[in-house]
Amino acid sequence: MSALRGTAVTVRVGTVLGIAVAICFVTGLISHFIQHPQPWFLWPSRPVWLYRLTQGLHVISGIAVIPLVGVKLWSVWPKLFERPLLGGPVRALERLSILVLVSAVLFELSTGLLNIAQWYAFRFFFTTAHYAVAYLAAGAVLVHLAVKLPVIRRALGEPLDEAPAEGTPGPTRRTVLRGTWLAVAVATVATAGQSVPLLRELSMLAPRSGRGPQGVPVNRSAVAAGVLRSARASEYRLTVTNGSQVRDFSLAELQALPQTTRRLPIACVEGWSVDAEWTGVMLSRLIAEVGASSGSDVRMISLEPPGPYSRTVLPARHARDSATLIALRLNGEPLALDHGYPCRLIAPSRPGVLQTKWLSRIEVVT
Ligand SMILES: Nc1nc2c(c(=O)[nH]1)N[C@H]1C(S)=C(S)[C@@H](COP(=O)(O)O)O[C@H]1N2
Ligand SMILES: [Mo]
Repeated sequence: MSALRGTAVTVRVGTVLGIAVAICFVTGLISHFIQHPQPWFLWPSRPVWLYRLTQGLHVISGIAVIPLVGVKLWSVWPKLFERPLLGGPVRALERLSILVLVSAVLFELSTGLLNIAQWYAFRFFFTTAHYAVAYLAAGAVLVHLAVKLPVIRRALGEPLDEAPAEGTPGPTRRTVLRGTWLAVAVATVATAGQSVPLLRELSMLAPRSGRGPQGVPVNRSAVAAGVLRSARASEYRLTVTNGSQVRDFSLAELQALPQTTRRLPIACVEGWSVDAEWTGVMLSRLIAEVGASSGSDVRMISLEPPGPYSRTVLPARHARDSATLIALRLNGEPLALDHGYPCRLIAPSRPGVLQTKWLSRIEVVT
C-alpha cells in the first residue's frame, strides 16, 4: 500500500488542486466585492451571464477540491506524523504552515458546503468567516508552494508506473491518479448541472437543480419572507422617489408603462442558476418618471421586514443598463408570488441575492 503513496502522486494531485483553489479563490473574491462594493472594483453588467459563469465556477471548483484534498492528504499521511513532530525552527515553521493550510482549506470547504445546503442558522458568521479564512488559505498555499518548490520540481520527474514495493501485482500510482480524476469528474458532473442545463439530469448532488414555479427554483418563499398579505393587498403601491419627487404606482399603472422583455439568468451565490424570460418596466425608464437621470445609484426596498435580503443598492452602471428591469412577468406569466409578485428587480450579471423580490420602494440615491 505505502508504495502507492509518495511525491509522484502528491505533486500531480497538488498541481490540479492548486489550479482549482486559484479559480475558487478568485471567483469568490469577485462575488464578495460585488456584494461589498469597493471604489476600485468595477463589475460590468455585460455579458449578462458573467456572474452566472464566475459563481458557477466558484462552486464547481470548490466541489472538485474535496476529492483532491482527500487524495493529497492520503498521499502524505504517514509523513504528517513523522518524528520529531516539530524539530528545529525551519521544520517547525513548515509544519505550522501545513497545519494552517489544511485547517483553512477544510474550513472553507465545510462552510461552503453548509451554505450550499442552505443551513441558514449561521449565515452571517459564514459569509464573513468564509471570506476572511479564504485569505488565510490562499496565503498558506503560497507559502507551501514556495517551501516545497524543490520537492515539487524533483517529484514531477518521478515515474508513476513503478512496480509496487514487494513485487506483488496490484494497483500502481497511475491507478491512484486515474481514480482521483474519476472522482473529480463525478463530483463536478454531479454539481455542475445546477448551472449547466445539459448536465441537469445527471446532477444528483445539486440541491437546487429542481424546478420551481414557472420553471425557476425559489430561494425564499413569500411565506418565509412574511409578505403573503402585503404582496397581495389591493392597496399595494410601488413608491418611486428621487429626492422630494415621489410617485406611487399601482400594479395596473406599472403594467400600463412600456414593457420590455429580456432573457436573463438568476444566478444564486449558492451556485445554481437558470435562464428565464422576464418582462417588465426598464428601471431607467421608471426612475425617469420621477425626473432622475441615469447617473445615479438606485436603492431597492422590499415589502419583506428589514433583514439582509430586504434591500440592495444597484450601482449606476447596472441601474442604467437597458436589460435591468422591474419585472412583472416571468416566462410569459404574471410573476408567481414566490418569485416576487407584484414586482421584483432583475438585473444582468448580478448575484441572485441582490435581485430583490416583492419591491415596495425604489429610491434614487441622491
Ligand atoms: N426580498 C427578497 N428578495 C430576494 C430574496 C429574499 O430572501 N428576499 N432572495 C434572493 C436570493 S438569495 C435569490 S437566489 C433570488 C432567487 O429568486 P427566485 O426565488 O425568484 O428564484 O431572489 C433574491 N431576492
Ligand atoms: Mo441566492
